[in-house]
Amino acid sequence: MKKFTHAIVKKPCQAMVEGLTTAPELGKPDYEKAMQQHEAYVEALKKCGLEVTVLEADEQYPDSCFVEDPAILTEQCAVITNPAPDSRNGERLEILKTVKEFYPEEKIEFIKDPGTVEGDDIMVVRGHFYVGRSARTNKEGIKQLKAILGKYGIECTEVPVEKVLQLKSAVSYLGGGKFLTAGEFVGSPFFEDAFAVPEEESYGANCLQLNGTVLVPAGCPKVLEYVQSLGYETITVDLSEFRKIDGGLSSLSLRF
Ligand code: CIR
Repeated sequence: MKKFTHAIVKKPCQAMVEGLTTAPELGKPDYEKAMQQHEAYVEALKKCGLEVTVLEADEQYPDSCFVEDPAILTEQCAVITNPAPDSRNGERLEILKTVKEFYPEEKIEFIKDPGTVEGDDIMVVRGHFYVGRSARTNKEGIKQLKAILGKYGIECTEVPVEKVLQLKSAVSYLGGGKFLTAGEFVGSPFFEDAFAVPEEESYGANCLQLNGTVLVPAGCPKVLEYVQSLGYETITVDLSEFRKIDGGLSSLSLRF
């Protein structure tokens, strides 16, 4: 099992209330509550044995707490992605400053225009990369990413994402060959040994397995029960305020 030792997170900024969302009916996030939830998330990462670098909030970018999107960190290299929305694109230069603290310059690669890629479209399964072709990650971006990762001997499979925002909005890999799938990925030939997350718990399809412990979003009892039935320790984290702006559990950190 892959061992994770570090995580990078970024505190939510007050402007997060203006973050991008496909679910305005959920209302705007409560910033104070989001801060508390973020602190609890950081504690959960620490309980999984990770050393956590906590970056200060950046009011320039409402969605900048979702650090998973502007970078992809692998054992061999780091890739600075190219987030599609104008309001997020500058996040890549901010995260680069931190990535440079952990990777030598020659191991830092870049996705360039007109290619777009976001980290939530990447799911790693035993070293193999599944890459969602979505509203945020385009064909050219995937071509560039394949070429970059190919230099390091990493192979990719492209997965069409049609209904949800990004790949991991509706699928996650728990380890041991087991997936959680929701919505369009239920029954997908890409992810065969999967628990079909019931629709009312679809937010729970994005869980994180870190060093044998699985972080599960609060309010997903069936997902929690399934994950525990596999023998994993679990930590439940309430991310209600991030959900209002489409942020999944994995989106709030980069793990490596
Ligand atoms: C966005 O639309 O970009 C943000 N509001 C949410 C990003 C979520 N990213 C993720 O789950 N990795």
